[in-house]
Amino acid sequence: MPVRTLLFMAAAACLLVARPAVAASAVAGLEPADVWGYFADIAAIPHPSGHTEGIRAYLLDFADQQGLQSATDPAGNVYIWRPGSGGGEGAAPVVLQAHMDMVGVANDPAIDLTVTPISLVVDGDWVRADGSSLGADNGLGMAAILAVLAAPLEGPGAPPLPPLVGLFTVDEETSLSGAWGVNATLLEGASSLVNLDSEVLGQVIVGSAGGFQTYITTQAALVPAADGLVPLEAHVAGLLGGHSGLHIQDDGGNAIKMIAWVADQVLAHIPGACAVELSGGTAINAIPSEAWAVVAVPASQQGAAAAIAAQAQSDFLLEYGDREPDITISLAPLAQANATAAAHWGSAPLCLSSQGARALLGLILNLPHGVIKYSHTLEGLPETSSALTIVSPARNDSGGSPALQHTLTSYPRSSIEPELGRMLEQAQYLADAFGATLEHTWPFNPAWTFDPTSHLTNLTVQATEDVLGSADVAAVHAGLEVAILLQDLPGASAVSFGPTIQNAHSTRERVQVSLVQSFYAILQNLLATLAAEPA
Ligand SMILES: *[C@@H]1O[C@H](CO)[C@@H](O)[C@H](O)[C@H]1NC(C)=O
Ligand SMILES: *[C@@H]1O[C@H](CO)[C@@H](O)[C@H](O)[C@H]1NC(C)=O
Ligand SMILES: *[C@@H]1O[C@H](CO)[C@@H](O)[C@H](O)[C@H]1NC(C)=O
Ligand SMILES: CC(=O)N[C@H]1CO[C@H](CO)[C@@H](O)[C@@H]1O
Ligand SMILES: [Zn+2]
Repeated sequence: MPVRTLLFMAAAACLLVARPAVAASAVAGLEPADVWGYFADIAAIPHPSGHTEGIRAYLLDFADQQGLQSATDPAGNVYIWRPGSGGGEGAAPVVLQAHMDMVGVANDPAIDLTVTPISLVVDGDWVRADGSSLGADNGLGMAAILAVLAAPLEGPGAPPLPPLVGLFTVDEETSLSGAWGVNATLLEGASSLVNLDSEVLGQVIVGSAGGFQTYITTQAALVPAADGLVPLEAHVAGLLGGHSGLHIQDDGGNAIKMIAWVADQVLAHIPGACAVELSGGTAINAIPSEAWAVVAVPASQQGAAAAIAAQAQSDFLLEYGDREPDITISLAPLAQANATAAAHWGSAPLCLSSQGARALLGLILNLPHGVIKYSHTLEGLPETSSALTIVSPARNDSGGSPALQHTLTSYPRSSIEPELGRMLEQAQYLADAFGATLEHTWPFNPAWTFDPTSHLTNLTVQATEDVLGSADVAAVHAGLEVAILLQDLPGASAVSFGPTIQNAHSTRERVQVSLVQSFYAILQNLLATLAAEPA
């Protein structure tokens, strides 16, 4: 007998119904009371990423109190099984999933959210936290699952529900180690995955992008600078940046591309000028909003260099200024505080060889950045993109003579996995053409590819329309846990939806109270429909 049958048969003998301690909470009186009650419980237990022991114990205790079978795995995920009820006993099992961890940020850096509970505040039609992130992402998803799992199994109050696995994953906000560590055996037999980690009520999410990272390293010989050169630091700042997937379709500026252009123009127009180093970007998944270049020009040409920077600023404002009016490109004498550049601009100043500089600038100007293709099936969805996110210099004299290497980090994404293979090949050709080396992550993080024939999508759209009057089908140009979990659920379909949450991952995070009720109604509608479907 498959494991899952055994687990779903482990009927709840104990009908003890544990009620959440909602009465004492700020959210007392909000509807649905059970969902808010469980959310208040969750908020009272610190659970930032990497600190999920308390919330895991709470979930396991919940299962015990409800008389439901539960399990954990070495990754720290929690599984809770509930048999079907209200006529849904024989329906195909459904996985209801949310992540247990939250991004814990506080206004006062002295507040340690690994030990401090979230203090809930009701503010009109919104619930927020007092001075910290709220954890509605994904605490409300968890709370809704608990409310469903706690429904009576028998008697007149037993709702129509298919057999359910509540799956609570760890560390979605950091490494996705929970999703990667799920034990597929424990989900065997489930044909639907309903993820509750979306943030716009009315949207039915049906896809996500896969991705990987490339690291192209180019070595430039450092050669003695000609006499009389003055080192100058160009600085691009004031760009909006943003998430390398979610914001790539905004077509905003890329500070690394801009600084490379400034350096290129200095080398092209100022005889005797040389490049010293480039740097910029902060995170592999952030569009760079700031970058620097150190160039050296003859003392008499400092005004010409300043004019090139000023021209670049006005050209980029012409191109991007409607959206990004704060772009600035400044040029100033190299500050001696800048250790890496200053180190090779000491008493014996060194420049990048002109061939090395051309390879570096050629790579930056040719590496793709932006949307490469939009989806033909989901209008407006970037299907394939790449973001150039970091350029970082490092001195490397191991070849026997002074050299400076620059590593260029890119983050290609696609919701069509074969396109990722082509992006990797493109990066390899580009590296080869410029005499650079390529390293990369692989295999890629999987994509969740939109299935236009999905019955589960139809049912979820209908359940949403029944409650809200309309529904949007959308996909996300970033990685989601669902894509990873689907690898453990061969043949299964997935959807994701959630209540309306704003400013997640920040101290301004808030959730719209009136829509939590609609969110829960959509979930109940969908599950009632799935309970009535033949297995
Ligand atoms: C997955 O779960 C099954 C059933 O409980 C168990 O036998 C197996 O050892 C687990 N696998 C891992 C890798 O934990
Ligand atoms: C330094 O450069 C050499 C090639 O000259 C390369 O093999 C080595 O990996 C580089 N070191 C680092 C730390 O990147
Ligand atoms: C989904 O719904 C549309 C119309 O709403 C229908 O044409 C289509 O056949 C349905 N597909 C499935 C797989 O149920
Ligand atoms: C690349 C870099 O670190 N640039 C720094 C150079 O020095 C100035 C002034 O100290 C800083 O503002 C830059 O951030
Ligand atoms: Zn989330």
